[in-house]
Amino acid sequence: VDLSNIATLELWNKIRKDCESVDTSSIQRSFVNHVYSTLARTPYNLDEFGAYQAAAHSVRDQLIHKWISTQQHFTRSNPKRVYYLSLEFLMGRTMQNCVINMDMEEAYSKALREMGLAFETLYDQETDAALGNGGLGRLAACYMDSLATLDYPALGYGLRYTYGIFEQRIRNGEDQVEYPDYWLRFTNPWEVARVDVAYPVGFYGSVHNDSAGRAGQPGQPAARWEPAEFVQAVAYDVPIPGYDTDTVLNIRLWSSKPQRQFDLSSFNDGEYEKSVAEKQRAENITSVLYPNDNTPAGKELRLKQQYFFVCATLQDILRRFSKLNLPWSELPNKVGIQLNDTHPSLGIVELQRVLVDEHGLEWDIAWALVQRVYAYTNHTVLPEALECWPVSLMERLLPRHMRIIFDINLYFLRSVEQRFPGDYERLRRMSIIEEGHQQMVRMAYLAVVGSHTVNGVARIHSDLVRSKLFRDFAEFYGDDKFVNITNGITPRRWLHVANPQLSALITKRLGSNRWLKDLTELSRLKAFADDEDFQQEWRQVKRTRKESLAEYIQKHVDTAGEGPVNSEALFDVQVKRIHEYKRQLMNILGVVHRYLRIKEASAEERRDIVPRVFIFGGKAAPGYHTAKLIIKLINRVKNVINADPDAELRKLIRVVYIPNYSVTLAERIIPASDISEHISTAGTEASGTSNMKFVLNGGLLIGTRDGANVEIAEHIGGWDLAFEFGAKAEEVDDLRNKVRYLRPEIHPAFRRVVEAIKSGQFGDSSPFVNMLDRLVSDGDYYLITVDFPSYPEAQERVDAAYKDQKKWTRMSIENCAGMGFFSADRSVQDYAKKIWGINPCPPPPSK
Ligand code: KOT
Repeated sequence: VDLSNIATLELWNKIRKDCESVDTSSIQRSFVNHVYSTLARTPYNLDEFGAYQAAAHSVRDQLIHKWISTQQHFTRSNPKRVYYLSLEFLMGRTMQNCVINMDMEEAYSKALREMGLAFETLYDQETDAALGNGGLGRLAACYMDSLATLDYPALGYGLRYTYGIFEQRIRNGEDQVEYPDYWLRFTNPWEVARVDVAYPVGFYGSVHNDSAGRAGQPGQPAARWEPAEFVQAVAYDVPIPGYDTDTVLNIRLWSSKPQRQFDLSSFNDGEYEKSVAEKQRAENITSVLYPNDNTPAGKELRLKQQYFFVCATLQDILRRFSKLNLPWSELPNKVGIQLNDTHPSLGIVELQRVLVDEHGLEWDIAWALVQRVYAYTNHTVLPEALECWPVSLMERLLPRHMRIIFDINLYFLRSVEQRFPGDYERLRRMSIIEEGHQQMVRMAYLAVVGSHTVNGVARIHSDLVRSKLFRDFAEFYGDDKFVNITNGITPRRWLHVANPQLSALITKRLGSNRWLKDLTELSRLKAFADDEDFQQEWRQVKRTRKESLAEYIQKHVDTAGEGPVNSEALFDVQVKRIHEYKRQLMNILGVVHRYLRIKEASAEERRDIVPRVFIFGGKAAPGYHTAKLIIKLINRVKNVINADPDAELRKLIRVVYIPNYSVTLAERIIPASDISEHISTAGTEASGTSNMKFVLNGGLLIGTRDGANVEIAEHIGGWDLAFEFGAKAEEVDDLRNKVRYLRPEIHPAFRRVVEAIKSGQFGDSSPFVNMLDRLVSDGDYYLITVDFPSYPEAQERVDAAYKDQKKWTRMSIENCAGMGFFSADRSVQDYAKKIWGINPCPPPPSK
């Protein structure tokens, strides 16, 4: 474009200003334009999905203008940026979040209403972007919202999987079956394809000029890796608007494509097929999200994904840095990289490789830079969830990286030996390479050694990370390298969008919506915890949300003609990934216990029982047999209880399994909960974040002293305001030994529940016998038998509290009022100060 003429430039600027206008007629013009030119439709054949698409494209136009301005502003201001590297971003839906963050909801609503459309009803047309498994992926999404809201110069990097987390259906009323989630079927309006941003990524091949792994040592030549196979990483950008700011950040997702489009004419038939196969192999890399949460996949393709991801990402980051024409010593002053768990930790090795092999830096100088760039967030202490890769696989796929890892390890162990001469047992424990019948690379140790800071995600978790998981490393590096950043959630999505009724009530009572940007404002609600009128309105909101969930269940969940659930009953919810450590099994055994008790209760005793609806939801990793068995048991119990011939009993207890738990379902379920279950064995759940979402929505919590439960209890005013039970983390090791070797007496109530299931009361018990027998012999690793007696006891305290509705409502309000600390805004500010050393870079005031 020839912009040398001032008038031309001014014309461009004027037209762009026009495009950004969001008055009613501009919105209408843009909507109609998308109906006709983007969708090739007319008002006569426009269905709800078409209307959603047109609205989405119109909102997207707004988003992109602000996004370009933000990126230009960052380029001009040139601050240190933070790059959030995550193999998972669990975004959910986008449209409503966008218009709320950009303060355009009313404008769109009004504009479309005039055209005969209800904007709010279009939200339901959108499919979730579900490029994540659970807490870890959703955390990344919440942090992007907060980083944008606080104007931090940040950029998210991830993978654009063709298939997100599988769709779960329940077959024959009891078993999980998985269906592919082809979320891009109707194209995705929330991404911008950047075919101009593409990088080559190599795999396999051989290494040359490497003198016995001494590459980069003074006087030694750098090594040259000659990959045998190349693919291309193509960028897709997803704009992320902040709330009440013009800042729009970016998540850059990489998609794999074949290196070069093959030339049809130059191929004979055989090679044609081969070249199509080659194309498919390339596209395979980003085709599917691994559906594992807290269990590693261990597949070659997964390692390929990880390297593909960090290789493309680092090329992009370093290209941006190189444009600044600064010496390499400036890298840590311009670039901070946060590793969301170990999944992107090959980035450490890749940066070292690029600096040494491609830019000729000396090993030690490069390594010092690498360590100042990276920081690592640990999300789990479960030993089986820690990533380890076979050396043999790493050597084949990434021969140069494997040698670099050996060298990193060598220099690291030498420095350990210097501090602890002759302590070879310590060297064995701390080695990045685990020796054994198969050598393995311990990715967590690589991440610790290559980072300047390591953080856990809740106080108790960070303490365990420091004192147990990385104990030797804390001793070696000093405690300062290990910090805590307690997780947080975005109040925009998890209160304002998910629960507009409660949001409006809070805003009305506080006299402003400032709490949406400063969640500690909620503490002012405490003053109204006993206020009659406020209590009534508060209860009314909860009732509305329970009724709406009951309606959803009636419509969308297979209830086998059982009739609607009673929305007057206490709603007891456990929704999260199915995992033994989260103990859904203990929950359903507790349900059976309650059922047996109600069955034998007299009519008089029954009058005293609080009716409950037990709501379960969550996906099991497809290869996780025990988790699938737990789903089966929950559904078996559900089917029997809900069909009990005793109609009076059926009013007192009901079980629901909501299939295909997702971000969008969470937004429906969480506001409707009276009590939610966070009952992991103490010391196993790193943080949990749904616990925060439930309490923020005025739900009470039953849980163990685990993860963020501990801090939630502190902030709401102690465990008097929540229901605690079970062993403490400090007791767990000892209890495990007791259970295993001494076999303590099993509580009779627990025995009775197990016997009831084994007797066939819930259908053929043979699938469950093994799992149940293990619990009462020596296989109760998660201490269900130990915590069981105190669990139903805690449930009785819940019932007692619920009977006093005034007391319950007061607790509910006080719970919510104490949640200020758990805003993701606070979390990212903690990261910015304690780890990244970055400052906000707010947009200049618009003229
Ligand atoms: C581990 C391996 C693969 C995929 C996911 C994981 C994973 C997920 N590890 N920890 N998480 C969860 O992360 C959440 C966010 O920090 C925590 O709240 C939760 O306790 C972890 O289980």
